[in-house]
Amino acid sequence: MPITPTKKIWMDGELVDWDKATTHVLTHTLHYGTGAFEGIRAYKTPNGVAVFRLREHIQRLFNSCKILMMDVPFTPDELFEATKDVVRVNELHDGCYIRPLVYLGYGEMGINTLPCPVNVAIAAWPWGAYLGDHGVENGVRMKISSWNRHAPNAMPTASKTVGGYVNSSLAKVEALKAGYDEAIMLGPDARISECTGENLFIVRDGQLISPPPSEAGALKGITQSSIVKIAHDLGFDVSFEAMRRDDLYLADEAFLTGTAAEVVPISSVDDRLVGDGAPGPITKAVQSTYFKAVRGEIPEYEDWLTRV
Ligand code: PPE
Repeated sequence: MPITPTKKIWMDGELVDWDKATTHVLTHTLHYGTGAFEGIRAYKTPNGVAVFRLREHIQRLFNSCKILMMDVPFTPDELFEATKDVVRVNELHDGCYIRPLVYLGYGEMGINTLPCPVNVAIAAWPWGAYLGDHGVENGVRMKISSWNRHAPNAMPTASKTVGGYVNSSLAKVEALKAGYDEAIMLGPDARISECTGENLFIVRDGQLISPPPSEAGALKGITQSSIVKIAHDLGFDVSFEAMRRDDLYLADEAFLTGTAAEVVPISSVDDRLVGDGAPGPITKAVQSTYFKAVRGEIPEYEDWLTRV
């Protein structure tokens, strides 16, 4: 999806002009993928633009860096404030996508990351529906990927590691080339893990089920956790259970969740319709509550929002 340039990008404590926010071609992360990032969204609310679950995203960024043994040269509070600054100075009143990146900079080459300088950048720009407005409305066609998700002892799946996304890109491109919208990935044990940049839920007998992130080798999604809370509040049961591809084929409903993608119904998996192929009632209920919550339209979810 194309980027719409904004005015400033925060780099290591300074707001730099968009066009000047560059790095050297020998930047370590460019060669070895050792870096961590976040994807955050801010939404227009009746009381001004608000970042959704900012604290949790910043915490996950620090967790990713801890796993990678990268010492972030800023505190979580500093990056919390910096993120708000980026949204504010770019006057993104209608909401935006925010991309913090912690990367190993210029100065060292070789596999050892420990001597490398650690840099931080935070950019923000307006970004529409990641899987398209049609997908949000009508559902997306999914394909189980021939690529497995990382084995936990090959890549730490709780870390949003830059290089880890090679695996996601292989699966995404494979699915697109085959005419599908998005891929579902199995773990090395053939259980359902997650999508290339989203978690997933199925609905069976009125109950929501999602693969347990840690056992499934999936990222612990912040949207996933928001949906668990919303579903409980709407009176639905939610459980984390291992599932296999049959469970997807036979689900009454299914949908995926992610910051970029938001909440998107799944209309088919490997050409088997999910239910009758149209978004189901429980999917629609949690989806519409999510969209209201992020836009500050439901007071009980106010503490998820940080006004800039
Ligand atoms: N799994 C993966 C692999 C993943 O990348 C994401 C977020 C999720 C699950 C959902 O996590 P959460 O956003 O906390 O609900 N993917 C980010 C990057 C997408 C991209 O294309 O880049 C995102 O949604 O911002």
